Amino acid sequence: MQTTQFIWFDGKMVSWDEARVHVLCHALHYGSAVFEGMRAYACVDGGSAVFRLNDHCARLVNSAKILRMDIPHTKEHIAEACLETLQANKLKEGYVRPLSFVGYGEMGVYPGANPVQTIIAVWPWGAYLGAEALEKGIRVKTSSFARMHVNTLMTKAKASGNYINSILAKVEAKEDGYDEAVMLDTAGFVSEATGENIFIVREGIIKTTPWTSILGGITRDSVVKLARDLGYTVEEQQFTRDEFYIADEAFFTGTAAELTPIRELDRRVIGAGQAGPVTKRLQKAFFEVVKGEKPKYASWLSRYSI
Ligand code: PPE
Repeated sequence: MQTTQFIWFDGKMVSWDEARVHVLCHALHYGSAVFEGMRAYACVDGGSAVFRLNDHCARLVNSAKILRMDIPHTKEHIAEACLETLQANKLKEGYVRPLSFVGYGEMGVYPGANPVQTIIAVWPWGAYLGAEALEKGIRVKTSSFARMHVNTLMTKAKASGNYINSILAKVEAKEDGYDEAVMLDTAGFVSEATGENIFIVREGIIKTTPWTSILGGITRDSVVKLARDLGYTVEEQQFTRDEFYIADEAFFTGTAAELTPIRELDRRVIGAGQAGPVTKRLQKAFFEVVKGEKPKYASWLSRYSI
């Protein structure tokens, strides 16, 4: 991976190589950590902006609340620290990864009085699903692994432990020759992908899965708002894999994946087998917003300069 110089670690900037933890750290053994992923974009006016920084920091704190972890920093403090970390690394554009984790102390599942520590790392990160994905779309398969039940793990928390479910599905999909997995919930409805939310377009109506077994994606929320502002009808409603098969268009949303078209699911070509017109229009609008080309959405951008 492409490294940077500094990582923010509990209030201090430490060098990339010195940002270390003990191997008996609780989170390493039990997955007891929560994290965020945001993107900073170089804007058209020469400055930079983190997309929906405050919303991501609020979700981090909410994830910790769900897990009963006490992060000893406010969301405002973490937001400021994200901008400081980008500036310290002179990064005009890249990915921002805050992580709060249960640290070293006692062993055993009960986290007890082990400290909750926080780091923020930033690095350059290109297209998540490959360079051609954003334009041409990707091939996906329904996973043999169900998305976790809403009372098994807390799907609304962006918790590290939840990603075991994602890793199982992602490895299976990649090894079977696909770019990503579509996961069904325990009732059999389409849920989300391993690190993305799902949208389909059919007969002019945009549908995305409801906020039940999914992470409440901030890109998902942004795309729903952008689509409604463009006059589309957007329904947050359950749908099945066979409705997905006969969709005219489909795409994923996520911070890392941005807005990635889907051209095939389970060897059924979706629509015309390429990024459809609604997908393209939303993708264009999304990239204009994140790069500061749409003043209407300026409140979504936390500006900084290097
Ligand atoms: N669902 C899951 C399970 C998920 O991990 C993500 C983000 C989303 C939906 C979309 O959420 P949002 O980014 O707020 O729109 N996945 C992050 C991690 C990717 C990784 O491989 O690491 C991301 O996109 O940053």
